[in-house]
Amino acid sequence: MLRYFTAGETHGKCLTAIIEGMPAGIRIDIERINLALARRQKGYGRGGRMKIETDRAEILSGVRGGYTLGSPIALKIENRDFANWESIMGSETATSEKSVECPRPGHADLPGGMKYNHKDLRNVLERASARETAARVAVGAIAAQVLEGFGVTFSSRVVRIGSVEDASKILDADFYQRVAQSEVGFGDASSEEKAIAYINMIKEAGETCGGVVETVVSGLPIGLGSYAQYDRKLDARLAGAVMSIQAIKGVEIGIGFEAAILPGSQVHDEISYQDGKFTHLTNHAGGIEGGITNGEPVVVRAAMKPIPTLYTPLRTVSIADKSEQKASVERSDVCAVPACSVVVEAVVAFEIANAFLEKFSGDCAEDITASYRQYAERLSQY
Ligand code: EPS
Repeated sequence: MLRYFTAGETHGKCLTAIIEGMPAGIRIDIERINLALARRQKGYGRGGRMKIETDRAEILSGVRGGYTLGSPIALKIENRDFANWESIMGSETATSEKSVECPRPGHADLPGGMKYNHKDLRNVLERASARETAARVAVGAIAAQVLEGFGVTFSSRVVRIGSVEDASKILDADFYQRVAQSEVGFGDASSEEKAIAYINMIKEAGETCGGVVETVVSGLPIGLGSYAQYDRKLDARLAGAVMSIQAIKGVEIGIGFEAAILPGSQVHDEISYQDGKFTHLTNHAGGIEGGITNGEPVVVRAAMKPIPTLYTPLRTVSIADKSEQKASVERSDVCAVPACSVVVEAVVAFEIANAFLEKFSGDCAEDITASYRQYAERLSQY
């Protein structure tokens, strides 16, 4: 079983992650991790923090000469901003400067403070912050490299930002090239212009905005996950992982909520047999039936809520004297939806790699490849 933990506060010294259960002999290219980290930093509507940081991962253990050892992988991403917060966030000496007593509606501030008995809500927000997603992106970029040799690819995009939807209809390789160049993660230029104008308008109003992102995983074998037990269903695992990302309020697989409205004949994907292979005539199921991959691309969508730090703050109550106040204003982003698409891709990559290694288990790359080939051979006879 593949698993990981992250540690680190947004203005602490660094973020760290430990990945456990990686087989030996997997090629890890650190630049692939750094590329993913750079993608996460981009996007129109981000705040001042991303100008301070140049996120890069340093692998501390578990990889030698570019190949995994089969031992735990530890990695670190430095917080450059720590230099400005050392006196406030130091582990030995910390001042109460920049303490927070007015919880922001929508953030973890109030329930987190009450739960852990923190009287300075900075102790909550420092860990609840979406800065932690940098560590998850690095972990996902490692997991994606496990799958690379087996032809599994990931494509992500932004479907909508607030009320503006990407009008693109054909999602081919050219589309994803445009998405990679787009400041808002769209493929259609005029929709991009509208989204930028929308973000400007939202910023002007002291507001924030959310959106919908999508990750598509292609090249997966049939049979990852299982219908046999609730916690082995791949769609459930994907939904749980995506839902755990800061600010995510909804997850869909395939057509998701639309399936509740349509009759069965317009929802279920008819089966055909072509060139010696089973296939489906549509992919409304989003590549998963009964908790198992069915050979079609896995399609995961996530709804991100607007970031809770508003420059025109909402009403709240001081935890110190219970007086009516305006919520505290922390430096933040107006729109982080493009970054969110990179984070969703990362957590999906991790869950898929986990299910893949469960199906084709082995202690080293050679065992996994042998198991994969044997299975492919058996399926070809089915
Ligand atoms: C983030 C870093 C944070 C925020 C943002 C995401 O940095 P700072 O608090 O120093 O500005 O910009 O987090 C939030 C908006 C949030 O509410 O948690 C990052 O690295 O992505």
